[in-house]
Amino acid sequence: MADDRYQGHDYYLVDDLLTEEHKLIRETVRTWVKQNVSPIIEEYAQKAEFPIHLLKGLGEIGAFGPYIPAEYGGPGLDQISYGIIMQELERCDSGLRSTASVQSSLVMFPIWSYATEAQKQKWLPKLATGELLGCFGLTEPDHGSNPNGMVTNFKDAGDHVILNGAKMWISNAPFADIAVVWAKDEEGTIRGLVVERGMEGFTTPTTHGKWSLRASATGELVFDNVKVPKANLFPDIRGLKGPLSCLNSARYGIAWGALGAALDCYDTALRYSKERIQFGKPIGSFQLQQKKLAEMITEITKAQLLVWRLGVLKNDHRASPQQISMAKRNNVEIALRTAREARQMLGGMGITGEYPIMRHMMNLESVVTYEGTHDIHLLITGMDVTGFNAFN
Ligand code: TGC
Ligand code: FAD
Repeated sequence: MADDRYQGHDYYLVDDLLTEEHKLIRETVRTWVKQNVSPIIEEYAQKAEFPIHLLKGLGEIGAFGPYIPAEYGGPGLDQISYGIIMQELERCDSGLRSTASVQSSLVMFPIWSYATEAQKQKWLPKLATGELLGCFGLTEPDHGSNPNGMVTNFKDAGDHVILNGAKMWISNAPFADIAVVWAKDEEGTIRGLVVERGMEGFTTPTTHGKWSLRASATGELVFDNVKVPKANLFPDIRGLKGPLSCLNSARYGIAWGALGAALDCYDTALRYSKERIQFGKPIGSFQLQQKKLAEMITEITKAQLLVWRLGVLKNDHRASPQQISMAKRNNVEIALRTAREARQMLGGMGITGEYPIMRHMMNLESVVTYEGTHDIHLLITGMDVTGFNAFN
């Protein structure tokens, strides 16, 4: 990866559908990634370490809250720009994109959408620059696909609430300065609140031993009678639609992002197929290898058109949660298949860290699970087209 020769692939001239600003943003992020991340990402993944020094740079390129308006410190870009940024980051590593999409869609988005003006001013500008890092606590040890069953809860105690419970599998948790947490009040209604590092009884143990997203920090959020000021509660949002609306934004970013990982695997396999000689010929001249490449670029092209159209709908506020769900599921699935096929094309070299494919493949095993598993997204589409709820 240190020798990053990625150039992008655009078989159907989808670039014609982008503005000059979109292309400039892509170039800026790609250059930053090649200079700052490609040379180090394999080493950080191998040692399972989060490259925390990149946070400031991610802020500078606008990767934190790309669509958050300037009055709150964001660059105020459109949704396609947000997608392009996520794609360029995940082209390098899904963990890098995870850090940015959690900060953008799961921390800044709910603060921007549901917080008071004072809360927005307190947190958004510092999150935009990377001075503060955030995380999002929805999943619990016993409630993953079914977050409605959560047991984390708080009780009213005058000017503050007392929070108890635990969240699991939380991206950014070990380094986060603040956590957007979803918990039930005394009536059993889901509410959102911001828990700050340093509050007594709040700890964030790291999750060790992951074979996936090794360059992204994952941890738990443990709340043991944490006193959270009422000023940290989101005032008006109630129920599961609060956290699920954040997931719409994050899943949209993942649909673009996973395509980046697919493009990088295809790019690597295509180049390798022209350079690797077996039986006296480049392996790319064998029909079975060409079949793999032809199928990869076909699926990538379909996925590019899907996210572009979704971006247009999202800019118009017309993208439904179900449409976003379909794009997340499809694009992660094709990325995972592309990674598996590309890895085979590199033979033994495909399992080494000299090429990015195995790392992408292992990362994508998390991406296909988080933000709603592949099967949960199938059921979302199933319910949408039949009208029957197959969840319960
Ligand atoms: P259901 O009864 O269908 O809905 C409850 C309320 O929520 C509303 N709603 C939505 N609102 C906005 N956006 C959506 N996508 C929504 N889906 C549902 C719904 O209208 C209703 O509102 P109201 O006003 O009637 O109360 O809920 P359910 O309990 O049957 O669950 C539905 C289901 C299974 C689809 C949902 O629970 C789900 O999506 N489960 C998957 C959980 C998940 O995705 N977790 C992700 C955790 S965060 C994460 O993984 C971050 S990884 C980040 C990284 O590192 O990049
Ligand atoms: P389960 O819900 O136990 O599912 C197990 C299996 O059962 C899956 O195959 C699932 O598809 C299937 N299943 C469940 N219900 C049904 C059904 N009704 N019908 C058919 N099949 C079903 N969460 C956060 O809140 N914040 C984060 O920042 C975050 N980051 C993450 C980072 C990583 C690296 C990982 C791996 C996860 C992260 N998550 C995060 C959690 C993630 O969202 C959950 O893992 C995911 O929602 C699935 O929940 P679960 O792991 O409990 O699996």
